[in-house]
Amino acid sequence: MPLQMVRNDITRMQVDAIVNAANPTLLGGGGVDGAIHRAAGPGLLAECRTLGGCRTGEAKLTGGYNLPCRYVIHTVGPIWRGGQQGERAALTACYRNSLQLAVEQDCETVAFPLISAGVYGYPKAEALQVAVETIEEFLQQQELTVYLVLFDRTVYTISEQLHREIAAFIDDRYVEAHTDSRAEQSRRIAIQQSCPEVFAAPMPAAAPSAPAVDPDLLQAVRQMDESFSQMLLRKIDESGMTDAQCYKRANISRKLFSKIRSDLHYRPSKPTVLAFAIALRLPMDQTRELLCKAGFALSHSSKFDIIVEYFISHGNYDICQVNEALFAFDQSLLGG
Ligand code: AR6
Repeated sequence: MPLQMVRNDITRMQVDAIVNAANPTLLGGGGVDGAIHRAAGPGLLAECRTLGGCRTGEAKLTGGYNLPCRYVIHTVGPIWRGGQQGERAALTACYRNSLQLAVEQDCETVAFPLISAGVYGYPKAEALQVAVETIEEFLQQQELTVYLVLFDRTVYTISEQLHREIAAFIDDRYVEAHTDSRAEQSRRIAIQQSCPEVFAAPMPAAAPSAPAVDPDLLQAVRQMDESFSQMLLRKIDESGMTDAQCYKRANISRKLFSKIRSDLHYRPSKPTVLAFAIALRLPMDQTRELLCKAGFALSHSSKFDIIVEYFISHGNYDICQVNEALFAFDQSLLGG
């Protein structure tokens, strides 16, 4: 998945490069900088001494030493001074320059901490927004997997109000699902009736020595509905998007998309299907239909499902915002 938010200690990330939120001296400090230097060992500081420092917004490369990564990219974020002193532009430059350096070193995987969001005081929600937007924009042009490593549980990008609204949405539906199992049951039956092919038992292959298969049954199997892959490609065509525009909006890698495209019967994961539904801006009924093609349904017994349903039913198809909300509620994210 091209951009993934994970909660981890960046010094443990097994990637080609990790990014350090450094200061202009590049000679170490506290926060993530201190953690990286401690884990890398003295070789890192020795190499940093040769670099002549680094200006705000710029990035410099060193080896990874004892870290499980090949490189450390050191960038210097802006100190927050109220937001009117070019902080956003400088922070954007940190991400762009670091990513550019990673691409020049042929890195395929890069992990970032939330630059400037600690000692340098950049408000966390805004720092995360800049990070996500800049990385997403860069990934429109480059094939790379980027991890945004969030150390701190309180990094909510969604507003308090949105958090409350989603929590209420979950509560309403959770209660409904858990107090009325008949409703859940009839929903399941309705889904089964509307998508019989998904729930049908697999057909035995008609080997030459096998007993004759009922011709009506054979005919029925031949007339099977379009598969997930066929429906997805049709919907992309209908949307006027190119394949690349669609899989990038869905936060799906080109590799995964190629697999789906070339295998008529590909069975994607549920987050992958939902990522495409969001990328294609499908309304609820069409989202259910696409899910059904892959053998899934939306359930009110799952917070993940209810959160995605919240965004679709509110016409909000911004996958970053959906993922930020999923992250805030400790759910897995949409994408490959
Ligand atoms: N892994 C991932 N993220 C971390 C880790 C970790 N091990 N440790 C902290 N964070 P900060 P800045 C998060 O203060 O604001 C240093 O002294 C942390 O929760 O490390 O850019 C430098 O030398 C926060 O969200 O960096 C500079 O003087 C984010 O990393 C100054 O701090 C960044 O916090 C740079 O300040």
